[in-house]
Amino acid sequence: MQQYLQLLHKVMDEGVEKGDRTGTGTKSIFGYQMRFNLQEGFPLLTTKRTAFRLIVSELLWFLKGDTNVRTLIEENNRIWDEWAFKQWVDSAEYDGPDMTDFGRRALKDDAFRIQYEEQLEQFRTRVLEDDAFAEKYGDLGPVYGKQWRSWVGPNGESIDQIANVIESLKQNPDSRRHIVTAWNPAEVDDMALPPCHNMFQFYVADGKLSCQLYQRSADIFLGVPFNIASYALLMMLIARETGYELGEFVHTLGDAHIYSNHYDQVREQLAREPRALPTVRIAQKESIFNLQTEDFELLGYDPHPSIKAPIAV
Ligand code: THF
Repeated sequence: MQQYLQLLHKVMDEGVEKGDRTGTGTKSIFGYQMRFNLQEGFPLLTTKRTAFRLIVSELLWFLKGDTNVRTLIEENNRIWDEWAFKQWVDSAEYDGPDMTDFGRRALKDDAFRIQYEEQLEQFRTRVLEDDAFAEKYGDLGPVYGKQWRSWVGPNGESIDQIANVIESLKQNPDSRRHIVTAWNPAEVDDMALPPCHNMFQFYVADGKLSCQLYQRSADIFLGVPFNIASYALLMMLIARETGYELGEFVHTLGDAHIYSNHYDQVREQLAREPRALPTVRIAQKESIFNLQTEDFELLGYDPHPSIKAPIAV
């Protein structure tokens, strides 16, 4: 994971100060590539504890074609809640205290933060308990799961990009078209958040499966460790379905940024020595679409302690 640490260094040293949609401020570079050989271990950060269980449940949620945060909340995974909550507080039906700009205000104003956490907790409970509410406000729109598993074609037909890519990898390994794209221009405006990891391609050589991801926007401190591990897991699953060995995960970044309220955490992390990589064991099931979070086991993970940081919404 030296490459990740090098990226942190580079952006801290050379990144251009740049404003962003969330108003937090970032240091940013454009265009960067990392390569992880999956034969060398599972690429989960060791310089801070990273929540493997959340990465697994999010990936399974994508793979099932699910776009509703209810399923994640049921698994105690809260990483997508803010985006669903935003839809709720921006709606005409919402009649609680004013939550405009909640992400930024919660960082600056303690009294507001308490109110916000209360509202967010009520939102979660309602998503879990009220089916109609969950359907309306828990759904993030046609995000990853929808585009991966049921992209709607021009004649209304549904395209399962994951099933198709598995089939093409089996039938025609040398193909240069093993592509899955989450960026659907006709639907980005209906998504709670347009896809950050927006296109990936598989490649087979010497019996090994590699994957390259293009990520248009990369939150290096919070998101990228999740994204690397998530695609490494996806590769393991696709390799199992198609019978190939594991090759490299190539991670290509567009706007690669560190938020200004993550700088101290980044410095702390850079002062730490990386440790040996863990490995992952996945239970055998008939299909990768039937897997559950408990089917994934992380072995030999001995990271430095976690480092908390606020997420930009
Ligand atoms: N928005 C932003 N600003 N950054 C992102 O990385 C990001 N995502 C997804 C959607 N929008 C994004 C959501 N992914 C965490 C990690 C990944 C997320 C969202 C949040 C997070 O807060 N992780 C903490 C705590 C985890 C925990 O609860 O234990 C961590 O320390 O890792 C990237 O695709």
